[in-house]
Amino acid sequence: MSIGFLEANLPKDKFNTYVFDFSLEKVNPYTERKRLKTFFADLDINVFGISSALSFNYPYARKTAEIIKELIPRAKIVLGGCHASMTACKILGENDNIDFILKGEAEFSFPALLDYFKSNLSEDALSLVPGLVYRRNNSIMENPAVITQDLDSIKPVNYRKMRLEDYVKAGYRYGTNNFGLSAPLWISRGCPYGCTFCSASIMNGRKVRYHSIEYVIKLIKHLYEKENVRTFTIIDDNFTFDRAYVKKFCFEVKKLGFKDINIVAPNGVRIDRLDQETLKLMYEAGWRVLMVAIETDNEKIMQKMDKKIDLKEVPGKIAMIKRAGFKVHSNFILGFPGASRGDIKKTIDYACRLELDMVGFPKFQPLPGTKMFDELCSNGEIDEDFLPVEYNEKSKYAPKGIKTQMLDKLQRNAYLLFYLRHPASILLLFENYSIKHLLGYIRRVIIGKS
Ligand code: B12
Ligand code: SF4
Repeated sequence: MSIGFLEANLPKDKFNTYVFDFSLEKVNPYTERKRLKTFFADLDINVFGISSALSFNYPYARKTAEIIKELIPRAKIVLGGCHASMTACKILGENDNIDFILKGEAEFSFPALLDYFKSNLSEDALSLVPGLVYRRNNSIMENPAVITQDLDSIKPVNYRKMRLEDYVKAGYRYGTNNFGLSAPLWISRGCPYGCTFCSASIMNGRKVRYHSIEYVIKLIKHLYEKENVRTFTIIDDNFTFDRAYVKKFCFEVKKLGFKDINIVAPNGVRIDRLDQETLKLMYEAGWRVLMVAIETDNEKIMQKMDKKIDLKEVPGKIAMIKRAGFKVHSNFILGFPGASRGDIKKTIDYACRLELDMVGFPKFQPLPGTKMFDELCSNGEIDEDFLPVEYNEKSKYAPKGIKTQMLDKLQRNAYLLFYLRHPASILLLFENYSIKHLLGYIRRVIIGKS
């Protein structure tokens, strides 16, 4: 999606673009140096933009930059995405293969940087590119990022170019239990909350900006009629924040009369932003599974997370969602700083007792740029080079007093306990995830192989 947005918003009369998705093509720059070289050898590329969104994937971005520089020394390498934005000065300070970083949303700043490369402007012009982090006279310069207020001025991704069918074939699907393709939609940006473990509001700002309903409905209609999309995956940080918007959106989707569509929000929606009327409209629009991330049952930890969910309300809200006809999926973070082994066991027990249909038990990983990452650095629990691993891989972090292997074991037991107590939920897993995805999960979490 990241590169898709950049590609869609580049003036086609000025720039030629090539898009490669290494996760789809299964290119691993560490083991397939040769294959990576054949990807680029015959192309006349001057600028390489690499997305580094997830911190645990950053080493791949760094390695790719190294190989490209070796192959095409004149090429400029630009990094973007959440991880790169959170650690921009550090990355440039340590890595000569990366020339520029564009922090934050880049639909307009990336073309501005490319214009700079094309023209013969003086280096002073770099100070005008929003969000640019660059080297100058042995220092690292950092321009403030600009957040686009008028989201409708951003062109949507060219979904046909994204080869949606290849993602479904490769096992990337959530909630796609019907026929047809699945497409991600980015409808709103930003989140007013400041949860201490999350970088979303730092990346996209605290004000929630929405596309106009007309823009989104036109896009949905196009994807349904022209691209055979049947599952719409809303990837927003906090889609349900503005309930009036959500209701209008659902009403307009329902009016389209597409009976066979499915809407999902795999990131989750805040449980406290749901009420009966909104749920009814969401159901009518095509939602069937609701992911609500509760994170913990422990008041002290909830405060430390600063997620601001009233735990007393949770069971009642879940019952209300179920009454409205939905399956409920929730996540609980295991091993948040300050949690003891007893606390973690209580959280698992709580999750098993709630009326949930599916659960996720991600292990806490400190993410660069977040308040919790900074706190753990300042109290010496991690150092600033810490890179998280994927949440279901063998843990690299566990709270004080707990060994990482113990946290892995607690996570394993949590999944076993939940699905043994809710055997019907196993079927639901197969409906909502691909077999490839589930087997990967079982391999990593239950068998413990990375
Ligand atoms: C959607 C999403 C998901 C979805 C993906 C669904 C889908 N079908 O795509 C799901 C739910 C699967 C998911 C899973 C996870 N996610 Co997630 N996810 C997101 C979310 C909300 C949006 C990402 C997105 O696609 N945005 C839309 C694209 C277009 O935006 P973008 O990538 O930021 O790109 C823009 C800019 O960054 C920039 N840019 C990006 N790349 C480049 C490159 C260049 C060259 C340039 C110039 C600019 C540039 O320009 C783009 C256009 O403006 C972000 C939060 C956020 N607001 O970013 C978290 C986020 C990326 N996820 C995060 C995490 C941690 C995870 C998980 C590990 C969580 C887990 N419990 O397991 C898993 C990892 C899954 C995996 N193995 O890959 C973290 C990553 C933080 C970090 N430092 O690592 C984020 C930032 C949220 C957070 N908690 O802080 N996620
Ligand atoms: S966890 Fe959710 S509510 Fe909290 S800051 Fe991140 S996106 Fe917002």
